[in-house]
Amino acid sequence: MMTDQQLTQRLEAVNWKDLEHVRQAAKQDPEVFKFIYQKVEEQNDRDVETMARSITDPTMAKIFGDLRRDGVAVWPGLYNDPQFLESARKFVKEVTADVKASISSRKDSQVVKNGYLYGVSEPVEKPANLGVPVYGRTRAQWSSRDMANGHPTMKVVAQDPRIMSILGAYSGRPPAEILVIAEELVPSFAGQEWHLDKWYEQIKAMILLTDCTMKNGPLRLVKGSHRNRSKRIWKMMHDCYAFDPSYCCTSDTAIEEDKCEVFWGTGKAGDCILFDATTLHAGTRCMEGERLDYVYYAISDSLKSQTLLAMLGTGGKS
Ligand SMILES: O=C(O)CCC(=O)C(=O)O
Ligand SMILES: [Fe+2]
Repeated sequence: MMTDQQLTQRLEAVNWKDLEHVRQAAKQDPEVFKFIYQKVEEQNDRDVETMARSITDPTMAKIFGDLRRDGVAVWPGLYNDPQFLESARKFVKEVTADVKASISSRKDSQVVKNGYLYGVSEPVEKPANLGVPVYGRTRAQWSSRDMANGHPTMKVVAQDPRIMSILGAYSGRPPAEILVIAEELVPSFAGQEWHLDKWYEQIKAMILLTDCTMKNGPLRLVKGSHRNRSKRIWKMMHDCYAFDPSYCCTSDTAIEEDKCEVFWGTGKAGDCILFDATTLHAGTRCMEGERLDYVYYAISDSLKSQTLLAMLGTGGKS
């Protein structure tokens, strides 16, 4: 454990007027990184508090409060219109079948078709004779900038003012761009590893299009880990920032050692799970049936995103 005096000495050694020096110091010293990160969050919280005042509807205010406190909140039945669900499910089945067909002949897990990003999360070299897919996750992604050919149900989700105002207030500014992913999860060999999507900022809303029980591969998430960060999370974030900004993950055993409170994203078709993807979270293994969903995710324009991304410097990519 470092004393305040030691931290002060390390911060005093940083030349704060020279951005490149600040970047190098933050890359080399996890304590400098943490100090900057927390300062940026403090500043960003002011924007959040201002935007939060525009949320006056009591249901939305409750969800916003849950999301801020726990890093996750459930809005039951947000999309419970049977016609909407039926139509969205049909589309997700069609588009994910097309993704699999488009990808199967290629030695790649992503392909752009009709301008949209299609992806499967299968390893390129699959173990033989598994009988099931490794991860069983298929995705097709649309951007709000190019939604002209998007499915009507997807457009409704991309433009949903309720999700937009909660996620916008959560980050402190309206999102710069919205992406909607159509996703299918089928029985597989493994679930995802525990991870943070990004080391700086990422907010998502998952709309279940099918009922999701513990057997259908629900999301799992460590409650509160977006703010109440363990040493392990700080280390993951710093490693990701300093060495590999593409992905931030850890192992199951690590979570058990931390004795965390885990949220499970089970629910009914039409429920919406809003979550901060800088919490520690993972998709679990689908054991039977299927899970179909839309994932709404915002490319943030917040002070936090902009400032922390600037900390990567040139050549850094996240
Ligand atoms: O599908 C899930 O349950 C979680 C996937 C995930 O990690 C994400 O969308 O960030
Ligand atoms: Fe994730």
